[in-house]
This record gives sequence, structure tokens and C-alpha cells, in this order.
Amino acid sequence: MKARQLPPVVRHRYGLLFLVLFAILLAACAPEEPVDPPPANDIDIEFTLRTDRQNGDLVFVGVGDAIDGEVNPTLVVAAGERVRLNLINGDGMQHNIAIRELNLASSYISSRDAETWLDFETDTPQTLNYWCDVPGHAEAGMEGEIIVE
Ligand SMILES: [Cu+2]
Repeated sequence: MKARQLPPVVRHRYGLLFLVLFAILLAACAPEEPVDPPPANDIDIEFTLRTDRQNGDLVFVGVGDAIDGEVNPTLVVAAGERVRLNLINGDGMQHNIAIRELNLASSYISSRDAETWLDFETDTPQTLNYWCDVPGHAEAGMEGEIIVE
């Protein structure tokens, strides 16, 4: 039986395709580089949360200021304020912080002490929900409210 061979040009194309796919796969699997958030000059109010495990739940814990140590603290901001939510990974699991109603999400962080952030601004007084959009994490407890006054 004669082995069927693809013409060289076609084989070369497949080789290139595999190279590209491999590069994409590598990039997807590469450990995240620590990224510094942009300067907070144009930010009016900032909150920092750290991910944690408490009694089998996954939670956000407030860091500093009035929310220090609070589990899934309610964040209060004024309409029109430019807000930054900083997230520190406290447990080495993959997490992010997202806001359901605004359809916004930070990048994912999955190593302990890695940091990410999410900036937003809304002119409408309303109650927003922040959460971790990794499947199962909101259900496990990673959810809180932002009151826009
Ligand atoms: Cu999470």
C-alpha cells in the first residue's frame, strides 16, 4: 500500500498552522506577568479587596479604610465618581472581579499576591453587584454590592 503524501506546499501550510496554534496555546498557559495598574490620577475613589477562603466559602475581604476585614463589603460610591476596584489574590486560586450590570470584568489572577483591577463610572444611582465570574465562585460566596448614590 502506498502512503498518501500531501504536496510539500500543503504540508508547509499545516506546519505553519500548528506553529501558530502552539504559540497561542503557550501564550494561554504562560504564567501571568504582574501588571501594574494605570496611575490612579483620574480616579476619585478606590477600594481594595483580597480573595480568601472562610469556612468553606470563597469570599472577598476588604483591605484598609472603612471596609478592612469585612467579608464581601458593601461599597458605597457617588454617581459620576470614577471608581477603581483593586483585587489581590489571597489564596492562589483563579479569580477576577466583575460587575454584572455594567458587563465589566477585570483580568484573571491565579497566583497568590497577584493583583488586578477594574475601573468604572456610572452616572445612574443604582445598586450594582460585584462578583468573581470564575464558574461556581459567586455561588460559593464571591459576591457583594456596590451602592451608587
Ligand atoms: Cu473567584
